Amino acid sequence: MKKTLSIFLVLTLIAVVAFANGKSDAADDGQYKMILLVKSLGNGFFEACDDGAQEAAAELGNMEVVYMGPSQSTAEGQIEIIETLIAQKVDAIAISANDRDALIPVTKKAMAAGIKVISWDSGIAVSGRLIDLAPSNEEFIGRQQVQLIAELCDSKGQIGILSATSQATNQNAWIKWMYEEVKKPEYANMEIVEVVYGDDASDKSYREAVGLFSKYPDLAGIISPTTIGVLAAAKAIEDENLQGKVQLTGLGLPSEMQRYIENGTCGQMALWNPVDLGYTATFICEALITGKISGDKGEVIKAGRMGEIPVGTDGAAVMGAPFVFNASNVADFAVIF
Ligand code: RAM
Repeated sequence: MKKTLSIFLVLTLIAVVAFANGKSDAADDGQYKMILLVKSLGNGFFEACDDGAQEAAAELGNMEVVYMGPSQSTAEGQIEIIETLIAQKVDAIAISANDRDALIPVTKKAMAAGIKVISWDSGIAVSGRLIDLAPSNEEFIGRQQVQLIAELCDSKGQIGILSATSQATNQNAWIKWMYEEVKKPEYANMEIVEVVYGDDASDKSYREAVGLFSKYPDLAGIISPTTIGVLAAAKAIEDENLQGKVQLTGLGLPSEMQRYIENGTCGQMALWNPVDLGYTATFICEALITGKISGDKGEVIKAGRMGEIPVGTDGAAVMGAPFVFNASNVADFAVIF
């Protein structure tokens, strides 16, 4: 009787400790819950990332991925969601951040509660996450955007940048490199005149593009390093009959931009595979949850069909170079993403 009682007490103690550790029920049955938290809902780019995340979850077998995001691309909206996820004790949150610093207090709170937090696509500063997964090298992406527009407008004229939100980590990093690239002597006759922000909302992006046309009647080109922005700019150029006068490049989804690339409104643009990005983010979360990695420099992430990705300084993980799409290849990619 005494023995049964002490076994009962030990078991109760184990249960209490497990609960206090914030371990979810999911972990006990070997299933883990991860949230793919995007900048905002209604963005085809992030939906393609989710396809990759679901593919990875099916392959791994121990992960459930839930797709979430605020209705608008704001840090406040993401903070509110993260607070609820802390209360729910999910196992991991993978965030494409609307602000590199504003999310830190809440993501620190999540990590203190035992939740593995990573950023991907658009990063959180070092202290607010374990790993940051970038789709490609920031400098490469930024410089390439300038090279693409220069080819379209003979390295001459006024260029406007139509970005996402003013706080977006990824777009701001790329734009910094665009300004560096345009300093080169071969672009002496080309100038970036202004950066405007469409907030990754189609209607605002469209209005900002039209605003650039009226403010700069000689505008030679637009660089829009956001899938929402580049699509809105293409529509605006067509509606205002500016094809051939205002050139367009950016980061776009072939599935959304095929028509505009084939009719010449957008001569060429770039992007990486968003399916691969969501797929890799899921493998990283699983490796952190199960203790295969902790996010330290020198570790290697085994990411299924994406192979091995090394963890660099400050938890930085970087994928490959973007693809460039033009009229000759856009149809092949449009069926994929
Ligand atoms: C938009 C988002 C996303 C960015 C792509 C290129 O969908 O801003 O963060 O990576 O464009």
